[in-house]
Amino acid sequence: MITDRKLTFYHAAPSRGNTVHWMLQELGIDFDVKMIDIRKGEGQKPQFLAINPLGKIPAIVHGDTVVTEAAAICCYLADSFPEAGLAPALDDPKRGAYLRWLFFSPSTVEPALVDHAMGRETGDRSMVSYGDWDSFLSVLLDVIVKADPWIMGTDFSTVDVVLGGAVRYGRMFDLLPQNPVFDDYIARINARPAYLRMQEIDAPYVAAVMSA
Ligand SMILES: N[C@@H](CCC(=O)N[C@@H](CS)C(=O)NCC(=O)O)C(=O)O
Repeated sequence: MITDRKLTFYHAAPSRGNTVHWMLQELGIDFDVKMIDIRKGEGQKPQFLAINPLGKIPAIVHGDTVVTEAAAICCYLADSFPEAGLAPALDDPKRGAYLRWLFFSPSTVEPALVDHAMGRETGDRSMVSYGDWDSFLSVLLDVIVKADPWIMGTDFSTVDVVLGGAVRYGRMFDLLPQNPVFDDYIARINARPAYLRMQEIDAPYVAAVMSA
């Protein structure tokens, strides 16, 4: 466990920062938060560009280690705080499936949802990271229908935070079709105390964005 280093979380809500915030709440560790007002362009200021040259939220600084990209941050945190049990150990046979579905989210689900939102889910399926929409959806549904109750089985893991967060987002904005398989899984996420804590803490920031 790496507890001796200061952990600073660069966050904006609502944003992909919510995934990392949920992860931090699941871990139950101490951290400092720096809110970055991305809607006012604070992510593009030199202080933050020094952390993430893309100017994107989320990011963490843990001691001297900088991590950006929501899935990479969650993967890093799970391995840095193994006592929380959110990742199989390196030599656990489950590690392969864990990494596979963890990175399925940013590599496959996100491009599919963005293309779907923009009405451009066409093209050469060998070039498109998710193949084609129908094949992608059938694989995603198969992963979620087998979640019993979580994607890695009985134990909740980082995969549920990252891929579960993407599924929840996809349903919230109607990018994924209504389906009881998604709804039942999302209901399980919604009942997690750490998820509720994240939502409660972020609520004032979300409300400010919604009323702007
Ligand atoms: N690939 C990045 C994407 C991060 C991202 O797009 N963040 C958005 C908020 S959800 C952002 O910072 N937008 C502000 C901007 O681009 O100026 C990740 O997964 O963390």
